[in-house]
Amino acid sequence: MSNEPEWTLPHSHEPNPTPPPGNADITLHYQGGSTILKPDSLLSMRQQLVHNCTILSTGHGTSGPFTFGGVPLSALVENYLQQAWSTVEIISADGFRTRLAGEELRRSAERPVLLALTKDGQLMSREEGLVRLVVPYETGGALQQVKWVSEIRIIE
Ligand SMILES: Nc1nc2c(c(=O)[nH]1)N[C@H]1C(S)=C(S)[C@@H](COP(=O)(O)O)O[C@H]1N2
Ligand SMILES: [Mo]
Repeated sequence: MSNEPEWTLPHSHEPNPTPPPGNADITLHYQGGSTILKPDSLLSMRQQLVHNCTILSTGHGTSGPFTFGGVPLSALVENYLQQAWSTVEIISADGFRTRLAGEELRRSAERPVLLALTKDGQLMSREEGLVRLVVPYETGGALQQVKWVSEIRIIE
């Protein structure tokens, strides 16, 4: 098995424009247990806006700047897990994925990584991701802007 996980691949990914089947529920796995997060329950948590987000999609053009709104990923994780955790994996229903270090999330408090539900003040459509990971400082060809988030795995 390779030590280089697939989420560090250079940009060779054709973005999938078509939402996968299924609903927008997210399964959160933590501490050997799991819970289902529905978009409505994410919307009932404290929302934060991050302005001036650009989707730097090398090869398929840049879009934005957008204002995304949603739940900071670090706040969501800490809601379920009090003890230290090292890494979180974000996986979509079409098999796209990325991972982020806890340390990285805690550092980016000004422009936090979001589980975004709104774009420019409107709820996102399923085509736009519906629940979409937004990593405001990412410059790797939008490889961390995971649309259709369906699973979050916390690694301790
Ligand atoms: N679930 C999922 N998210 C994804 C992708 C994908 O294929 N599946 N492609 C990524 C890539 S490579 C790009 S460039 C952007 C494109 O975002 P857009 O469709 O909003 O322009 O989505 C990112 N997020
Ligand atoms: Mo991309």
